[in-house]
Amino acid sequence: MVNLHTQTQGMTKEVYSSADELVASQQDGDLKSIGEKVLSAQRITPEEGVVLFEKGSLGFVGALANYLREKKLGNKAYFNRNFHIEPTNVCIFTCDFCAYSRRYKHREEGWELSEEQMMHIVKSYDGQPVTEVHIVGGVHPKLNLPFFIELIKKIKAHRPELHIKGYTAVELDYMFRKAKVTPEEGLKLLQDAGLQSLPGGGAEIFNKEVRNKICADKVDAEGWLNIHRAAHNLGMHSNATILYGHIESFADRIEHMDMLRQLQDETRGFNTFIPLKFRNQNNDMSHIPEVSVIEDMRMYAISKIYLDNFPHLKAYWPMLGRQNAQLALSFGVDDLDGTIDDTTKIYSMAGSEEQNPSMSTEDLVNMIRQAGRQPVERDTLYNEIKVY
Ligand code: V47
Ligand code: SF4
Repeated sequence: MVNLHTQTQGMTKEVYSSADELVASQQDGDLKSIGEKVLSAQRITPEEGVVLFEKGSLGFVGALANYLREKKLGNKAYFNRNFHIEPTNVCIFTCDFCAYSRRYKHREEGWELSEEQMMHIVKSYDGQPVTEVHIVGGVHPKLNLPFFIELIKKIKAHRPELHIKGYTAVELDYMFRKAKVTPEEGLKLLQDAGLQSLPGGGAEIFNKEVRNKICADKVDAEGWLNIHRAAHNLGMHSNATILYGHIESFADRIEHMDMLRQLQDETRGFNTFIPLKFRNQNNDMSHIPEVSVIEDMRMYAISKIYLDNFPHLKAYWPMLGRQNAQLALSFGVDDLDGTIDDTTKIYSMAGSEEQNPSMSTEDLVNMIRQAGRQPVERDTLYNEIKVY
């Protein structure tokens, strides 16, 4: 019997009796049979995934997702201690949803950090118990493969135990094409320098038609998946994202997750899926309203159900805001990312509530406890560092 709870300041209130009772009492035949499959650990089809989006109430999909999450991870909710380096926001690409980048021809309006400035950021964490640096930014022609190989080597020489998770498939695709190396060759060079994992960014939405409308000029779905496949084949782990809540359909969301589920069947290299809610401030898609919190939670829950081979589901708090990230812990999410320390601008510039994203470990632990979960500090690969 698995119960779904909401918790406010220590008061636990039972919302649903149990996932199996909810499925048993379901009146809609399609939802009932999907629910029975989920409860008996059977994979749902793409068509069933679309049905969940079309007809599944938040209560229904949420109870199923919570059941799956608790069956696998109990009450644990993960976070890590990390900081970001954003080498530049100058970008040759022109994604309509991006509030963060500045076009190459207006590069004087953006920032571009030198190797020394980035090493200064790394050194500013000396003596602090951070375990991960997340490096991600715009695609600047000057910041090429040799530049990043050197940077990674310097970071590793300075702090060997710091896990380097860096570069989206968009940045890598450009770097590799410019250096005239294959993804396998380029990733091997970066891995030998000290790169350990890839973040999940740049996936946006794989559907060709929608991708052509919102981010036509960067790497396509096949290129994104090939880079992650090559990384997995080299023994590296990576994350995957989806940008949802703009002009995509429910079928597009399922198509995207299905491509990821297939690659994960092949490689088992993905750690985490991170649904990223489209934020509409200061970009060329500001006329599109943001989706509701209900839709956010349905997105998390259906991701948990559909991606049955992904070990973790992350709600990235700087994008979603603290309260909604807490709420997501009852809808399939088991990870809130990290302390961040005000080192990313991607979401504050796109209108997130979190204008200076930074949390102490104590803040994160309290936030997770308030949501009725057990805080666990993890490293990038989800090895447990401390159970609170
Ligand atoms: O790919 C840009 C997204 C991503 C907007 O792997 C936007 O652990 C919403 O991928 N509204 C980069 N989203 C960030 C990213 C990430 C973040 C945290 C952790 C990890 C990880 C990966 O940010 C981009 C794009 O999808 N993004 N603009 C916007 N207006
Ligand atoms: Fe460049 Fe990434 Fe922004 Fe697209 S989302 S414009 S690739 S920084």
